Amino acid sequence: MHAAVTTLFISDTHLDGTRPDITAQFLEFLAGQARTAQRLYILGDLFETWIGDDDPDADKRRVCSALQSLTSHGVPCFVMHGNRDFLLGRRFEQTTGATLIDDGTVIDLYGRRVLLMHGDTLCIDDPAYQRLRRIVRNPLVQWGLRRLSLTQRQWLAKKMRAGSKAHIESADKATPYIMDVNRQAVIDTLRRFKVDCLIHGHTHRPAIHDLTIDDRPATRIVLGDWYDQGSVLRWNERGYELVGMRR
Ligand SMILES: [Mn+2]
Repeated sequence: MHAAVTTLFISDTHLDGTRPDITAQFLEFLAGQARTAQRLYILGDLFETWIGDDDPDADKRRVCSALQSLTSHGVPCFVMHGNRDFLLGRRFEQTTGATLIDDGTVIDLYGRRVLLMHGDTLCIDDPAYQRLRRIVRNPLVQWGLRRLSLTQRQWLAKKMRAGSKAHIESADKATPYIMDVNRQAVIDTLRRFKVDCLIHGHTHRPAIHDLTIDDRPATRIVLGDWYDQGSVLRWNERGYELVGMRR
């Protein structure tokens, strides 16, 4: 395996000051295997919360400067918004040298067209979540959010996190399937983008799913989280592997 032509994919690191061990693991990853990669893609929820590019949190600053040293080392880094860090903006791009990419970006991976998503838009069996998503992703709402003071945004982020935790816990118990992607939504999305491969995160259910769409084989690769999985997808011209990196 030629390390220099490997593209790396991660998601759902959920970096947060309350779990310094994960931040340390991530910084080690950036200084280690990411340095030898051709490109690094982060498919959402890099941070547990992101209240704006003026977030003074010391741990987040450390992560940003580590990303900056990776990109200045010559490894392009692409970051997608997740449902936690959807306020990552231009200043984040400038300080890290990373490039924000749209949820639903098609890339060419050694000759194969592959669709990249965070994954939350595929979880359509959870209408309460989709409703909230529509609100917070509304440009007007975001315009308003960015104008709140740091303290107000910190308070709001805490509220939203508590609300999300309660929602996930109750739904996980009562109806665990609604927290996963909807099968038909996956098929429709692959058809719409005319691709036979999708990489996403969000559900924290790492797996490689084989599908058949219109009598043709397709693949859905789900990245795991970094709470205890440290999931990395490594892809080169010879193929791909989803590595656990369990701690
Ligand atoms: Mn997510």
